[in-house]
Amino acid sequence: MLEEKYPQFWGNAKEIAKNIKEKIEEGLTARIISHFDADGISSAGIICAALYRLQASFHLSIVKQLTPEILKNLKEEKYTFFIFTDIGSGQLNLIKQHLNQKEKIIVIDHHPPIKSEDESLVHFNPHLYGIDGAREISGSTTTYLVARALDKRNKNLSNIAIVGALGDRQDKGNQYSLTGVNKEVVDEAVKLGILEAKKDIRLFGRETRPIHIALEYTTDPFIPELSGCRERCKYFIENEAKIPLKDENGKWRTLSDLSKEEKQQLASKLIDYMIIKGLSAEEAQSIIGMVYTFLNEEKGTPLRDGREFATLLNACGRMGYPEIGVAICMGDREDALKEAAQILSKYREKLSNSISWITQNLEEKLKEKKYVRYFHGEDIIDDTIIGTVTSLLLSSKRISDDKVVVGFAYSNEYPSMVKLSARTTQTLVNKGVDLGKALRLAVKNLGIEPIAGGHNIAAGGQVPINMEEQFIEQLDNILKEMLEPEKLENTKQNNTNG
Ligand SMILES: [Mn+2]
Repeated sequence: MLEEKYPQFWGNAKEIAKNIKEKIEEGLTARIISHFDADGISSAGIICAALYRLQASFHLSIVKQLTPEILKNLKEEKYTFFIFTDIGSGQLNLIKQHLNQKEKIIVIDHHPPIKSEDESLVHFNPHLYGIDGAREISGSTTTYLVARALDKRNKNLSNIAIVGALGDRQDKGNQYSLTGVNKEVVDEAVKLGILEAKKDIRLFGRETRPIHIALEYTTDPFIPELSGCRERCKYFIENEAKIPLKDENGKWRTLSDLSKEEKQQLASKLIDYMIIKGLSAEEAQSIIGMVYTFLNEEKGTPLRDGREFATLLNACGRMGYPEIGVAICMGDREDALKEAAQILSKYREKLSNSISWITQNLEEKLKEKKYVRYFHGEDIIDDTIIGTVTSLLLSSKRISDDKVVVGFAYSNEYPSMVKLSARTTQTLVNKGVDLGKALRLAVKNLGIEPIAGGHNIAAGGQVPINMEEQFIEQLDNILKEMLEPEKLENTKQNNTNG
């Protein structure tokens, strides 16, 4: 049980809940700020649903980054009660600097916190309790704990917490399972009868799409010459795996329609195929893993599968409609869901055009340093999807994965800035790479406003236009220190000796 496994952290959740209740009872409106990715949207949905249950009034904004401009605007709105979710732990001082007088500020976040000079801000963060916020708990799960401490009935939001954790790719346990605090929430949802967690083939769109299209859309793992290739997928399912695509009524079958034997047949054919295509046994096996099915969602909808739900929210955020995602998290299954389905298909189109562009122009666009490969999406790749494109490029095997990859893209919102996303592999993280730290250091070394950070395996930030090359120089040096500290020591010694 959550309370028993994490007594101190849970105790803190109860305190935060008390803080929120006090302010609500004073009749204050909660000014909520959350992050625009799937985890941030889930977090917003959870806190808004919890406040709605308390009949409290709230005003929500979803932001890409916490910038001085945004904070200045918030200050001018004259609210006195703020809740930040899935954002803020890396900007505690910036927040205090702008909202610094009699405001009550509560930051609920799982990103690695910076040291705060000011104790007056209420900060709820798993890292302060030795819990790994990169792997064991998402922003949504952190927010869920507060919601649950506010009212036990908020346990019905456990599925939304899981969506956020999947959206943040925290399924890093054995066979793509959630671990740590996230796992405790999984257990709660299972107990409540709204979740089923079991091992299965991890195709994308397992509930909603014909099998060959689900295979086409599967990019994790990236299957060479199947991911993104509909006709080949169709041929593979029919002729290699020998599984009928349609049922006796001529209706397309989904993965969830397949019998156990058919699934086993498909899994073993896929694994064989991937090994032939040069993937490691481990990579090939990764097609099997933990699947999270929401039993309270209608079959055939993108909300039934946890990862699909997360993708839907992600698309809403990236396409500029985060409020649609929040409405879905709060329970809207009518208009919001319809709109989200359209947003998702536009998002897919955009993503696939961007991927085609970069893979077709790879030779010209991809540049290389000792520890980094990087490319510029210019104004062809949107800054809102540059992170996803960078991730897909790294996992696609179109480029080798022994270096960090950085993607740049111009930003519509901040015309003088370039958005950047950095991605790496677990192997490099194990060797000492921490991208969140590396990006912060690189930006700091450039002497510019520090808008950069994130996790060890994935991070992002901004640099002014035309500082891309300088940034890469800095990053390459920092990665060298992270990957080869002993060499550096030796050089230092040699220098002093010589
Ligand atoms: Mn998050």
